[in-house]
Amino acid sequence: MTLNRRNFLKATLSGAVVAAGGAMASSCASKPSEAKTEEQKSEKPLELKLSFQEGIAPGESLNEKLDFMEKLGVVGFEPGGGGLAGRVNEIKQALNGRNIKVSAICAGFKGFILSTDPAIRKQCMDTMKEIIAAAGELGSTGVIIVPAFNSQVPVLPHTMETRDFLCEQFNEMGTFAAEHGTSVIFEPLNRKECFYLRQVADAASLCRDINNPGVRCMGDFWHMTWEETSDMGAFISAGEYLQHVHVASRKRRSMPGEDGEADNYINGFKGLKMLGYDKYVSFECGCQGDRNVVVPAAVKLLREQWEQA
Ligand code: LER
Ligand code: MN
Repeated sequence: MTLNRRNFLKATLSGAVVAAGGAMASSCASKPSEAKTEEQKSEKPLELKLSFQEGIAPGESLNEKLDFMEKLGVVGFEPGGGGLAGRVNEIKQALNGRNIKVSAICAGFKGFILSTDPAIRKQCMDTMKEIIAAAGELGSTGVIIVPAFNSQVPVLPHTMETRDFLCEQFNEMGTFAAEHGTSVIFEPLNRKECFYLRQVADAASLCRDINNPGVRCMGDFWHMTWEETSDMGAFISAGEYLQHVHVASRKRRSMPGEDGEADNYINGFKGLKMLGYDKYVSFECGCQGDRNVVVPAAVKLLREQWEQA
């Protein structure tokens, strides 16, 4: 708790040199302008890589869901982190021979890192490390984490010292993640869920200050609807640190398209294209209608808007 920003940066700069040899370094350390993929260099259009959380596709079993996803050309799967270590074999087997990879792992840890209680912080760190190790085995781009939901109290005060402490904790988690070939991903949420971290640029500035190849951030279109003044600006501000994107309809957090005209992602997609973003856009949403109809329609809508962007 006593680490000040200057000392923190000194400590992490030397840490970053060590970590730069890790698996994440080459893909994440370049600047946005240098971050062009091979596809972009050869002028091929940038692919929209869609991913689903486990509840999105219809189906009784994981294999039925993955069959449905495969038919739609969805190439990412985002399981929850709860109990992930016990599911590594199941998920590996289900993905074997398919053109679907684990995109990211959504939370599932216990405790929270900004708790005033050291035992609850330790619970967060320990359970995160267990999930991170499993995420590494599954080849995930990262494990999503929110520093503190509004409901998680008592919480450390929203001060500079707490920010430094957060950076210190994420530096430890990120180093562990990079050693396992993956990352930890800060997710900003809207003010009703997480007042502490609301905007993509703020998450990206934490990543910049931590300066660890295993610490990245993401944007969730649902939360961005309420917190950002520009989807494009938000994504561009994240630059090299942007590791994942969530998508939902923009009024009810339902399937994209179910909120009609409001479901416009073109401005954000333009930002992603400017970055040469080659990671996943993953569905995290509810559904009003029949999934067999509404899910393919949502995929079609996003592909059309990606083309237009
Ligand atoms: C919560 O609203 C959310 O967006 C999740 O992705 C948090 O992990
Ligand atoms: Mn989300």
